[in-house]
Amino acid sequence: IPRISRKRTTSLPTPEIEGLLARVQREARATSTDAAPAAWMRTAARACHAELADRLHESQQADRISGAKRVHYLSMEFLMGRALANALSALELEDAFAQAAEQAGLRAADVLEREPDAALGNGGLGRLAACFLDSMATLGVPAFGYGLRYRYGMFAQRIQDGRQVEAPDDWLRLGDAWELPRPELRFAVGFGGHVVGDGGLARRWVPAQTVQAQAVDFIVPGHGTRRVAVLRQWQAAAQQPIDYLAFSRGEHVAAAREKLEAESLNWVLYPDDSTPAGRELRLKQEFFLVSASLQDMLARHLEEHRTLDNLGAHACVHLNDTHPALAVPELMRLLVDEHGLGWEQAWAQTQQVVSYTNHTLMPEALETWPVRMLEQLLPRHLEIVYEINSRFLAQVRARFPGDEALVRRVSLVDEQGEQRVRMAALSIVASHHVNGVSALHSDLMVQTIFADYARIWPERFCNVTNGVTPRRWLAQANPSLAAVLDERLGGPGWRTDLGRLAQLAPLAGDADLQAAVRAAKRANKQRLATLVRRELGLVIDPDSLFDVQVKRIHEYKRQLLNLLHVVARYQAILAQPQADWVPRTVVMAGKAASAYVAAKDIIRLAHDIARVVNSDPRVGERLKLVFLPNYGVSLAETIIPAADLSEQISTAGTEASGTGNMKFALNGALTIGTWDGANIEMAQAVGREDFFIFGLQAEQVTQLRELGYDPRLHYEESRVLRRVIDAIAQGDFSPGEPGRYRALVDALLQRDSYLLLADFHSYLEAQAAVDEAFRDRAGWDAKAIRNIAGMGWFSSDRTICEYARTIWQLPT
Ligand code: DL6
Repeated sequence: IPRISRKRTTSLPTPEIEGLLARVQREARATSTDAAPAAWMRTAARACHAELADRLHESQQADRISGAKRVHYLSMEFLMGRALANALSALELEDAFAQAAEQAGLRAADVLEREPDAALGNGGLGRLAACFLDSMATLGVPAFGYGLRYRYGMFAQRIQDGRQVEAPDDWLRLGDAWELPRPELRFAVGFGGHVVGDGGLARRWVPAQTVQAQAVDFIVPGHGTRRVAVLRQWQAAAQQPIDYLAFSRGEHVAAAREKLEAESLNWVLYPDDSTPAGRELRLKQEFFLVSASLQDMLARHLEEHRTLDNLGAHACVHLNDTHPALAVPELMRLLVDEHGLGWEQAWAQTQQVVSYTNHTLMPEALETWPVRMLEQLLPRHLEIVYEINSRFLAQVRARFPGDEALVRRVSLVDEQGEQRVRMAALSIVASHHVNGVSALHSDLMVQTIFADYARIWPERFCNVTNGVTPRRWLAQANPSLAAVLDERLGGPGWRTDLGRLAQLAPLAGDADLQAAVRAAKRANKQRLATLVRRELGLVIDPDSLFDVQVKRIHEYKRQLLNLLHVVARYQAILAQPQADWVPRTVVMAGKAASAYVAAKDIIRLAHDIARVVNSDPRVGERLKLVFLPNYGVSLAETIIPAADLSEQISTAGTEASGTGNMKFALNGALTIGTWDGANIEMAQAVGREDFFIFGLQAEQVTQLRELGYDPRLHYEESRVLRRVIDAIAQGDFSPGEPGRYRALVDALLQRDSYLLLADFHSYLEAQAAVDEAFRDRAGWDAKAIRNIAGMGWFSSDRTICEYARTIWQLPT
């Protein structure tokens, strides 16, 4: 675990800070009272940004002078959340800011809350990228994140009559004080057209359409250092902003067609890809990202080194899943066609540069693109993919003569049905390292989806378990607990040396520490209760057990299993109202992809159950179910510190790692979870006796599926389960439309693809063990402290150190 010295790093002299704050006050006074916090937020952001821009200049200058090897982290998603609190913390201006706000009659928290979330990602993969940027800046790893500057974030989720309704997320509505436009960094990105050449390997692509990529930088501050990282986001612009002739003819809309078409690349993340037009836009986005980023990287390298012969010694290109996999043919095209390298030399450089992280084993999530679409949109790249494939398959045939089945399986082109290019195969063939994101996931990756490639290149595959940044997910999200840690761990050093948390383990039985940790939790629960009351008008008891599942809604994550437990508990309370119930508040939040019908049904069911349970006077305070709309980074920062229990209940073998699981435990929640993803390593670090593990393990899941799984047997054998399922099926929670959940129940009884019924009883037993443990408050607090103490290893600083050493091979 890296150790970083903490010395004061802000160079802003005090008068300057005061000047800035005075300006903030002036601007705020000039606006209406309502707008004052927003005006403060923007001005404070501009002030921090000015300082960060200086640091960016310093960091980049230092890297240029030292000829540093740089990491280029290509990702379609960066889920950054808010920036101001993080910047104030990195600049060590939190206290000065809070005092100044107070003097102006404002609460710092109200000002910070005015900042919209930069929600440029779907979930775990994008938030991991954001944590990595924070750690790279903090560790001083020379790094660029490369992404797209989406005009609208991941949609805003509204709930109407219990149903999810998507609305555009206008995250730039207040303007973005954090952006640093870089008009000097502009690259042309082509689409379509044809290829000309004389039959040799170097050819020339003549695109039919060209779009300009303009760089907009977002500066990511390091903590305890003046180093920063940069997230460079690309904005598309038309070559010709308006067609002047059309405009002169009075055809105003037609005159802006090219502009609109170019800008549509930046409208939203992940356009709904259920139509061919949506799929094509997604492919264009992916190519736009990689082409602009690689051109930028090569331009910088040439400026510093004058040759591309040593590219691999100075640059890493990391593919965050396969979404940026077109970087492989694009880098080859740039090196061979544009810069005149020979094929072998270009391929050697490409392989030295590229590495790839896989984030999912779900076969349906493995990206492929129709050859026909590539032919139309990226004809030269398709040729390059064919050339890479033919050389690769020749090697395979030489090593495994006669095994044509293997050749078909590993080929970059899937020939079954419509021909498609397999992006994971392309990424693996070009990468020097391929990693999974938890020990189990990396093992399963080489045993299942990538088994053939692992047979060919066993040394290429490795594991780097995910981590999260303790700055955002503990220091900023949970100031109450952070203060306890500062006191008990001898200062703020744990923020950049999270291994120090281990010092808490021997103190788990200390009554004073327990009381302090419990008081911090109570304050966070009260904060969440206030939010729930404000958002939903529902009163929840901060002394009840807060049982929380927040994440994207997906069948494999099994929010439905959670709901089955809520219904079972509801029925049990009605059957035995006098029993000694531990009061529970079950909190859920998460978005369903707009076209994912089953996930949307789960959201609706949660609302239907909540309505019935929360209004049933026979239940009272014993059980409440809360679904908080519009889950995102900022909401997570309020919910996670308030959790007593963290639900990590995916079917074993399906959750690649999880990072929410780490954030909860770091904030002192206990986990109820399956033996899946990083839950396993967390349970090992904390101690199994302080975890509530249940359910089938990954091999048992595989065996059960192979033997033939019949969910009905569980339904028939268990009275409890039957009553739960029957209640949902017969409309107890949707009396106005009794058949509303027929399809959902049929899917459970006929297929139950994620084995909810097989794990149901084990889950109920684990929930009973949770109740038992919660009755013993001192015992629970000791467990919470041991959970926090065990989380030191799950810092993204450790993760980045592993990438730097084993994958990127950065000099130490
Ligand atoms: O590695 C980050 C994160 C994991 O923690 C989650 O377990 C995993 O589900 C998520 N994967 C994705 C799928 N993306 N693709 N393709 O978001 O990655």
